[in-house]
Amino acid sequence: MSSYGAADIQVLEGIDAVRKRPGMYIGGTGVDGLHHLLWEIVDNAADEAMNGHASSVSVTLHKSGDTITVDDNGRGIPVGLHPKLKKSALEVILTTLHAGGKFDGTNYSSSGGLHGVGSSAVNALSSKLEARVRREGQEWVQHYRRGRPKAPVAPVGPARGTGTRITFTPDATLFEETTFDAERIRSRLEVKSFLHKGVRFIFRDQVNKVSHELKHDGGVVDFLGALVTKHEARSVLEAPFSLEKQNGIQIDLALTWTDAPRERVRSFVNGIPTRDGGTHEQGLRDSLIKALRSFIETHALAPRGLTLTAEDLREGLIAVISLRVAEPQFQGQTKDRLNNPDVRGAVDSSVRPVLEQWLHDHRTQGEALVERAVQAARARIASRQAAKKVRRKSATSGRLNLPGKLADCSSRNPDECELFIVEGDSAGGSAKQARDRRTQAILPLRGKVLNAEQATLKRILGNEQLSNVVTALGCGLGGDFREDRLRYSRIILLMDADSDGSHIATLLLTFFYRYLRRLIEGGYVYLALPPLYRINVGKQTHWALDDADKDRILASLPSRAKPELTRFKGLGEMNPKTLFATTLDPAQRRLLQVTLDDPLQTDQTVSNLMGKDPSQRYRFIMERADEVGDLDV
Ligand code: 0RA
Repeated sequence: MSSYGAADIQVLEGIDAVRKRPGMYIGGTGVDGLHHLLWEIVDNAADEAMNGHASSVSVTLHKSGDTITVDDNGRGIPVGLHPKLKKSALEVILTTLHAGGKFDGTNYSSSGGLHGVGSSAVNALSSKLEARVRREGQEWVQHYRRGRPKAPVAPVGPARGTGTRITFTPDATLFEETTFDAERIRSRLEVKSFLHKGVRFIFRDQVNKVSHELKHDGGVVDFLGALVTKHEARSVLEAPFSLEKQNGIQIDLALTWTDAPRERVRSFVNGIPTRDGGTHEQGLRDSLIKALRSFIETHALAPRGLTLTAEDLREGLIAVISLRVAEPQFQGQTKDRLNNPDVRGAVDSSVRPVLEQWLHDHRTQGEALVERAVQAARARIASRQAAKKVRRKSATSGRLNLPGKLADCSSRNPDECELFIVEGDSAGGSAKQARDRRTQAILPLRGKVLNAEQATLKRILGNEQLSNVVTALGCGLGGDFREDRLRYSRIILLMDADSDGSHIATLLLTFFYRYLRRLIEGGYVYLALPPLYRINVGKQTHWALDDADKDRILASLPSRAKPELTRFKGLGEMNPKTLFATTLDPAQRRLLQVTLDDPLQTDQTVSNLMGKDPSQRYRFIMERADEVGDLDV
């Protein structure tokens, strides 16, 4: 029997430290922190697979929604006694913070970053955890409560094969929420299956009674293909450029250029996403620019009278880069940026010569890339000239050169002024008659509003509808944005409650999101909620926003009431008095303020949904509408 010694005290202190400040170890105790527990365990299993010892990792979300099992068919965590600590290696790994060092002659260390906290932190933050190991023809088990073992590791009987199985339930007294999000797990495992090529990831979701098997033998090349498809972009290259390098630093890279007006780089370090980039992304960008410039120089492809900037050369780039770094340093609030200084040069010098060679070997495709960059440069110059013109116009006329369509308000005090952007001339006409002329301006939009997600700045400035909006607002656009020039304190989108209306509202919101984000962040943007029904009962009038609202109102009426129901086919059908009472009058109307809850998520959502499927766009606006809070102004 081993006695209770200094090492045990250290273990208990470690567990207490994690339980006292979970945020220090897993970032927080909200849903993100909760899922960090799972990523930690999954990453350990994936590492075992990454090192060639396991071929499959399975994650089971149990019916209760708060318990997870992670299973791998690796070597099994060693169970032999640790020579110094006189405890099973399994117990040491699961109870000692930052467990590292040698077990059975093999180094054990996990991947690092926020995730480097080790399984012991997960254990400390779990009300229950069970570890099962199959090794040497035996199965072994140990149970824990809040990180403390209930008994030493014990054999349970003979077993075939090898592997590790961890089942844990996060401690509900420490987390705000202990229900796992199945979709989040599925999509994270999907990304992992791209990054750990050939490894089979299985997700058994017993909450929704579905199973997913994820395996990609093509690795990051498959990942890139999926991204290009998702963004509905067309590739400029016939096949992606890819590279796998092992010397010094391990790099897995796939990239291509597309017709999309943006650049998208997805980067990972040790299988963990680095959303804010860092030195590895810088190294990648360095290498691309240098390789392209050298190719341009060697073949004398430089366009005359046009300078290609680094941004021009990268426009349309889509890349996936996955790195293994021995001791990653992560930076920033959410540890989403890689900070190791030496990585920049290492990536650059690994990628550049290979890409340069590739360009020389694939000269036609290289020339297509240069052509793509020339286009980007032309668009950039044209849009700058267009922006200058807008500025000049407003400067020379003293007042803004306001669009002819705008029925402006008479007040010049932005604090009390509102701009209604109205769909169609007929609704615009009613709104003009109905409004309070002193404080309410009306801008009718007709015809097509460009999809800002797919258009370049130049085309946006050339679109009459959008440029009318920008001129009316007075605040400029993109880099020239000036909040203090904004002529209204509320910008209210007034659209019909049908799919066309939703479509136009979505396009406008996308435009604001991409080019005038401050307007949304500043809380200036609202959706008006015009009623769909009028319900007259005797002398009383009720307004219903939608069918559900109508049913609710009808159900609340006394049974002998004889309601008279009018359904408005569109805003244009409403007489001005009605339009004012229901939609314009600050004392009676209802507005939804448009907000951004999670900028990253929104960025994804906007890109995902502003593709070419109109039904998707429709969903976007409906979902956003749910997310924004009711606001009675
Ligand atoms: C240290 C040594 C050995 C395996 C592992 C750790 C190991 C850790 C985890 C975590 C999840 N699954 C895992 N599978 C294995 C191997 C020692 C040996 O057999 O030589």
